[in-house]
Amino acid sequence: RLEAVVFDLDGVITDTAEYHYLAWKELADELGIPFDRNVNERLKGVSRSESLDILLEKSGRSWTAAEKEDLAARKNDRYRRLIGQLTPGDLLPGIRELLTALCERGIAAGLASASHNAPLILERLDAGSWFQAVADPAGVTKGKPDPEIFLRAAELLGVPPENCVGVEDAAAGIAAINAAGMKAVGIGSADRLSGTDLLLASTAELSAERLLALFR
Ligand code: B16
Ligand code: MG
Repeated sequence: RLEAVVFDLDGVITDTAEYHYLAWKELADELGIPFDRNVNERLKGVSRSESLDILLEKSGRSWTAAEKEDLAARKNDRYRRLIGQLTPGDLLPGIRELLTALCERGIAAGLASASHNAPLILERLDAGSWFQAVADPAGVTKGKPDPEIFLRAAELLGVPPENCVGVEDAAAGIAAINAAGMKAVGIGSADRLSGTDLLLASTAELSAERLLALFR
């Protein structure tokens, strides 16, 4: 029985990947490190510190923990300035309709995002009231593909994982949902995402009916 839907944020609720890209790109340019949208693809769903490690791979030198902390903070300052521009119009297609439909049917919604900025983003999107639980990545020791953040969201909702659907746009996220024992809905294409119970090309194709059908 479908009791709750646990959502990823970036790439599912809204598309913040471009803002992450712009903020990382500015840092990379300052450091003289090559960085493009292809490298940015590898950062989707990956934590801030792991993202920085990927960016620094091409720097040809090693960095101290203190230097890395400073670089990550600089990127985050820029990123927060950029997401300050988000408005409710930046919800991805179909998301408002889906969240409204879930609410009407008494199906809970939770958030399992790796982003420490998720509360600010939900506020900018005016979407906070739709979510009964937001898992805090600071309290999670292992990132996606580990199931921890999805399990944490289900626990906060008080719903067993087998009665949850997880929605993700990243391969590591789909792996996390499967490992959590939830039904997995992927947003994207089959060449990037495998192991889904339902694969949709866009969030516009999401509907409460389609999610309920996974349990029939
Ligand atoms: P922050 P998700 C992820 O969000 C992003 O996809 C990833 O690019 C980012 O590095 C990560 O959040 C951490 O974000 O720097 O804001 O803490 O897809 O898990 O919603
Ligand atoms: Mg994502």
